Amino acid sequence: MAKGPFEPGDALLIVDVQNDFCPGGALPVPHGDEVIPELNGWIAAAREAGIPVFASRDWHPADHASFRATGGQWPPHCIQGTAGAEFHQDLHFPSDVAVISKGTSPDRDGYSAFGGTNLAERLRHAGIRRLWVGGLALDYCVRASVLDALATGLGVHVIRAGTRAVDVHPGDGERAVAEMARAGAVIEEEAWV
Ligand code: VGL
Ligand code: ZN
Repeated sequence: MAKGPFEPGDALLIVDVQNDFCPGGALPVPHGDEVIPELNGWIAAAREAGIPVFASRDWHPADHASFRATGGQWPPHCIQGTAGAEFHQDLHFPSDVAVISKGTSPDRDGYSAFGGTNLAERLRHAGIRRLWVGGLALDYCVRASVLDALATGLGVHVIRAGTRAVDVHPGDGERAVAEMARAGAVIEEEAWV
């Protein structure tokens, strides 16, 4: 893909490419860091085309309901203000990237970048009609964000090469892709790099 597929009314959403979701982190997505060169290609193209870039981050309080100690499924991860919650340093966001913090409420799961945030409103104000989505993890926050984006009426393209799955149960990632496609998302299979 030489030039990028962007059109006016598009935006790019990079989901949760944070240290804790990369190898060495608290909740590593297998090969999670491999999305970085791919997404850097999309970010650079978005910047060239004047397309706004949104970056969500999992941003939990220390006693978040999704942590095992409070009855949840996951080890503690992406705790507000910690190094694990920082975006991976190799990801080259534009200086005007719009950061969306999610999962900030102690008692709610908050996988989706639209859940308890003002993302839908910001996209609407910016006149966005179509969202390109990549990041981590395919079977959790990417899936939930894509389904919510579709439900708000946005067109959605999933950057398949810019995602990796946790695959707690083998095949979760592929099932998520099928579910997003059934819901109306376009699965962009062509890799940038
Ligand atoms: C995520 C598990 C727990 C994600 C967040 O960003 O996909 N997964 N919290
Ligand atoms: Zn989380």
